[in-house]
Amino acid sequence: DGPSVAIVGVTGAVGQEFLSVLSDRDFPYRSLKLLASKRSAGKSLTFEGHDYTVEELTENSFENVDIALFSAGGSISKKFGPIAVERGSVVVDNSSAFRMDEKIPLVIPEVNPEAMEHIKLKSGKSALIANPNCSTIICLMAATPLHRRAKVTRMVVSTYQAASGAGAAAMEELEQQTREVLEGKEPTCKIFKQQYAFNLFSHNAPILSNGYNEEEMKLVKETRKIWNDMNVKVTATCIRVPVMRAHAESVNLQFENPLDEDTAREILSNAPGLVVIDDRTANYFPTPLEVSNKDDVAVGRIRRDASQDGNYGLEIFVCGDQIRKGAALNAVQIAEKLL
Ligand code: 2RA
Repeated sequence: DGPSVAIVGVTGAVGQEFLSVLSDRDFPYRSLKLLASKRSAGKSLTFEGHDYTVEELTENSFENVDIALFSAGGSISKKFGPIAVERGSVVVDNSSAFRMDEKIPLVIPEVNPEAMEHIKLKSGKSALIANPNCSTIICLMAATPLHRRAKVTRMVVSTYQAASGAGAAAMEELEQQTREVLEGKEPTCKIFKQQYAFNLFSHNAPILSNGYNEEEMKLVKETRKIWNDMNVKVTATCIRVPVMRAHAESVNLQFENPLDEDTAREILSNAPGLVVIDDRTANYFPTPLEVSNKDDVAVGRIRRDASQDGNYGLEIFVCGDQIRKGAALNAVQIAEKLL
C-alpha cells in the first residue's frame, strides 16, 4: 500500500496542480489530506471520485503522513516544514525557505537525483527536500544535459516570466486589465503597481544591493548548488511578461570543451523531460502557449554563438509550464523517487 500524502496550500494554483499531477500520474497514495489556512478550511473538494474537506493546517496535521507537499509560501514552510519532518514526514517544499540550506537537497529529478538518494520513506530518518525555483528548473532542464557533455563555464539567462509565477490573482489581473484596456478603460493595478497588459517590466521580486533582483540571484545560486559547481559563472535578467502560465528563457552557454550545435541538438533530443522544437524552415520554435499545461520543457533556437570562435558557445531558447514542471510536477516527481 502506498504512502499517505498531505498537500499544504491545496487551494492555491500550485496546490491545485499537485492534485492534477497526482491524478495524471496515478500516484499510488494510500490516503490524502488537504490542508490550507483557516480561511479555506471547511471547503469541500471532490478528487478522483472521493469527497474531501479541506482541513486547517495545524501542528497536529502531520500524524501518520508519509509525504507532505508544501506550496503555501516561505513562512508556512519555515514554521510547519520542520514540524512535519519531526512527525516523520518527508517534506517536498516548493517555497524558497530551505533551498540554499546546505543540509537540504535542492532537486530536479532528471538533473541531480543523486542529491536525494539518501532519503527513504518510513526510514525513521525523515527529511525535507527543496523544489527549485520555477525559472531555475525550466532553464536547467535544457542547460544541464549540455553541461554534462561539455562543462558550462558561463551561463547568461534572460527570462520572460508568466503571470502565474506571481499567483492566481496576478493571472486574474492580467485578464482583467486586458479587457479594460481593450474597452478603453483605466487598467486596474492591484497586484503590480504598473500596467501589465500589453506591457512588460522588470520582475517584481525585491532589488538587492548589487542591483539584481531576488529572482535573478535565485537562478545564480540555485544553478551552482544543483550543478555542485561554485565556479560556474551565471548572470540573469528576469522580466515579467503578459503571458498566463509558462515561462520562456533565452540562454547563452559558454563551454570548457567544444560542443557543436548538431551534437547539442542530439543531446537535447535524447534528454528526459525535454522536447526539441527547432524548425528553422518554418520559423517554428517553443512558445509559452504550446507548453502550457504540459509536462515537457521545450527547447529550440539551438545555434552556435556567432560572437565566439569555434564551438565553445551556444544559444538556446526554452519554454516550460511554470505551475507544472516549474513547481507541482517537479515536486511530485521528487515524491515518486521516494516510492
Ligand atoms: C515567479 N519564480 O515566477 C516566481 C514564482 N515562484 O515570480
